[in-house]
Order: sequence, then C-alpha cells, then structure tokens
Amino acid sequence: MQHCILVGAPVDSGKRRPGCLMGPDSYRTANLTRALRDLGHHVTDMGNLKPAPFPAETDAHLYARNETIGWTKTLTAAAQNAMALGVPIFMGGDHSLSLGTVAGVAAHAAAHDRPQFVLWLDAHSDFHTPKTTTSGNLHGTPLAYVTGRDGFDGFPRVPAPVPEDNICIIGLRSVDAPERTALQASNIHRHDMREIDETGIAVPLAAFLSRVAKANGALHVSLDVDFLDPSVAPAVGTTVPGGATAREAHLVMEMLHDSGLMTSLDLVELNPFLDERGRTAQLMVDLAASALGRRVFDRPTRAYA
Ligand code: B3U
Ligand code: MN
Ligand code: MN
Repeated sequence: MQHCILVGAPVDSGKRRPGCLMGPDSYRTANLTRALRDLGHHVTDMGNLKPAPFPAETDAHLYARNETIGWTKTLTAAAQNAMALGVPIFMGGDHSLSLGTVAGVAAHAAAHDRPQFVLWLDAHSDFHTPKTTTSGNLHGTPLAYVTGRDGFDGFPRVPAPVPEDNICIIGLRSVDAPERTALQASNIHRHDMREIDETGIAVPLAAFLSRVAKANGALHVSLDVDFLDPSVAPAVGTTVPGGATAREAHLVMEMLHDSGLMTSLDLVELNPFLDERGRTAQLMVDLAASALGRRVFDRPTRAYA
C-alpha cells in the first residue's frame, strides 16, 4: 500500500496550442483516484496548483516564459513537499511542468542522500535550452533545465541538477538538430523507436532499472502522451506516428511496478480538447494503474540489483 499524492498542474504555458490546462480534470473524470484506491492505495488529491506570481508582459512569448518561471517555482516546492508524504503523481499540464517537478524531486532525493534517476518516455528529447529552441516552446526544454545546462536566464537555479548518466529516454522519433548534437555530446541514455523494434522495449528498460537499483536511486518517471502511438492516444498537440503500442506502454508500467523503484510520476501533454470520447485520458489512467500494481496475474517480484 502506498500513499499516492495527486497534484493538479494545469500548465499550458509551454507551447502555443491551448488545452493541456484541462488535463487534471480529465484524469479526475477518468477516475484516477478510484483506479488507485481499487489497488489498495491511499489517495490524496491536492487539487490544482497555480503558478507563483509573475510579471505580466504584452508580448505573448515573454508572458509564457514568465508564467513558466512561476510554475517552475510552484512545482519545485510542491514536488519536495509531496515527496515527504508519499508517491506524487503530477497530473499535467504540458511538459514544461517537469522543469519544476523534476527539480523538486531531485532536491528531495539530494536531501536524503539518494541519487535521482529519471525515465523519460517521449517521442521527443526535450533537451533544448531557451537559446537553442526554434519553436520557442518551453515544453521542449525540461531535460536541459534539470541537467543544469546554461541558457535558462531568469529561471530559478536548479537546486540539485540530475546527472546526465542517470537519465534514460525511451520512445524517441523526433529530435531537432541542436538537440541531437547536445544529446550526442551528453551521457544521457537514449533509445529510439528503431531500437525498440529491434530489441523489444523490455531490454533497455531492464538495463536502466538495474542501474537504479544498484545505486539505491529514487526514480522519477515522466510519461508524455506522445510516447504512445497517435492511433491509441490522439489527445496530444504533437502527435508523431510510430509510437509505443498500448501493450508496450503497459509493459513498461508493469515492469516499473515489479521493480518497486518508482518514487514519482508525471502524466503530461494530455490535451482533452483533442481527445476522442476520453480514450486517451482513460489509457493514461490505466497506465498509471499498471505502474501502481494493476495486473492480471501475480508475478514473482523481480529484483534488479
Ligand atoms: N522539438 C520540438 C518539438 C517538441 C518538443 N516537445 C514537444 N514537441 N512536445 C520543439 O518545439 O522543441
Ligand atoms: Mn515531452
Ligand atoms: Mn513529446
């Protein structure tokens, strides 16, 4: 039994097309709380947060940047507080919310002398800085921020940057040129869809989980809707064909549960305005349930260390 802390983060400032602000209520409507309670967990819904006050700007780009800074401040603090209570599940909101959630959980881990690890399930690498992005969309920047890259003028200093070697991205199929250059120069572990096709998704995931277990690490999982194939998850602004199947995604979540290693989870980029009869929200809720122990039959718990 775990204490799941649902944190509503209706962040919509990380890209132009609006709608992710409805994400938290969509997860509530798809009954995330009941799915987790049915598994025997204690669930507390903290409601929806707000960004810390930020200066208004008439220029839309500067406004969105300032709002994202406000969200980063709020969510860094909220993530640290929620980690002290149980397993936070951040209901987004676009992926710019992870500037704050990952910074916060990593600060909590550092305070408890544990290394922070991050599993990034995404079609994109989100490794731009505000200086390299051509779209200007800050949802493409969280991994650069939390690893402590330069270029985030005006953003709070990251209290405990996550070492590149502790990050694993799975699902890649859309990486911009400056991101590719920076990724190749980094120690981030990265697995594109071709590799998943060749080896199956369990192979790179099991290797990563072994490293987390050996280091006694805390593990944050950031699940972007566009990790999934658009045929099963249409409710996202940046669909990229060739994504994970529903079964591949469930296997990832089931392995995470069996490992006992996941300490926090982001559900990001759901845009309910683009959904079809709630099926993407429902799939994301079902995936969260798999990560928290829903299964058809019991399996012996797999030790990764
Ligand atoms: N790399 C592109 C596209 C993108 C990143 N993250 C999402 N889309 N969701 C960019 O705009 O940075
Ligand atoms: Mn993303
Ligand atoms: Mn993405």
